[in-house]
Amino acid sequence: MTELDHVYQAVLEGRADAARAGVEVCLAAAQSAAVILREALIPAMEEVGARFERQEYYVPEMLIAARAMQAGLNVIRPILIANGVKTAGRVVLGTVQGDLHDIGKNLVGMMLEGAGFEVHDLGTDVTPAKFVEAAKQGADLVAMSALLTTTMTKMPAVIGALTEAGLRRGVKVIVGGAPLTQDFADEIGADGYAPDASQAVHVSKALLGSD
Ligand code: B1M
Repeated sequence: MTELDHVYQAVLEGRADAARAGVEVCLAAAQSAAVILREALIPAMEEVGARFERQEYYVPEMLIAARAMQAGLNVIRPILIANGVKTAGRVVLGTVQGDLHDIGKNLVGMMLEGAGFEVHDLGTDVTPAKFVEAAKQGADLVAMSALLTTTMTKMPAVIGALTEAGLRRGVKVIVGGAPLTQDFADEIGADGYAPDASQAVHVSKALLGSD
């Protein structure tokens, strides 16, 4: 087993300390940060997503694996940024105004990071103005989550605000959260909808042509 395999396995098994240590060993052995990302962290999260889709992993396993991936990613993030490594796309993510649920949103963010996206997480209770302000700093994708039937109705306002700010043409919008459906996403003019974090990765890649 190579050092990269150890990192891959640690992420798959949700062992954050081992993932972090494995990445450090790889760096000490002169493995580049980009290779660690491309050949260990991203493939591990792809496998986590595949296991979730095959119902071999459930939300807890996916969360624990995503945290292990982040532990490894935190070690190489400064190097990736310094080297200007190209990401799969820049994502502005948040739970919409009035909504404090963030477990699913965080999982979506971690899975996107695991797939090589740069994620700017605005947190919960995010107003349309905050989405727009963040998108103005440069975004390929605006990703909105809502868990309440009363807050999913805030999503069209965000799309409207992006349009008003002249940003809508350059930015794709993906929505998700338990009460949402593909029909709702279509109705409000979102570009994509995903029922879970694993699908969010597939849909985001498809929207940005980074499949
Ligand atoms: Co609240 N809550 N909650 N809650 N809560 C629900 C959502 C509810 C269904 C419970 C119920 O009544 N059965 C209900 C909503 C009913 C409705 O709208 N029809 C509800 C309610 C009513 C409320 C309050 C109003 C309760 C009150 O105060 N009276 C209140 C609202 C607060 C507010 O937001 N303003 C409230 C508060 C809370 C807590 C703070 C206590 C806590 C949130 C803690 C936190 O998030 N930090 C909480 C919780 C935990 C839940 C339940 C139990 C679990 C939600 C969760 O985290 N699921 C939930 C009932 C349930 O779902 N069983 C409930 C796990 C998570 C991994 O799944 O978030 O669905 P989920 O994310 C999935 C997918 O939806 C998808 O991917 C994720 C992973 O695969 N997904 C996306 C999510 N976002 C996506 C974005 C994407 C793509 C996919 O693209 C961008």
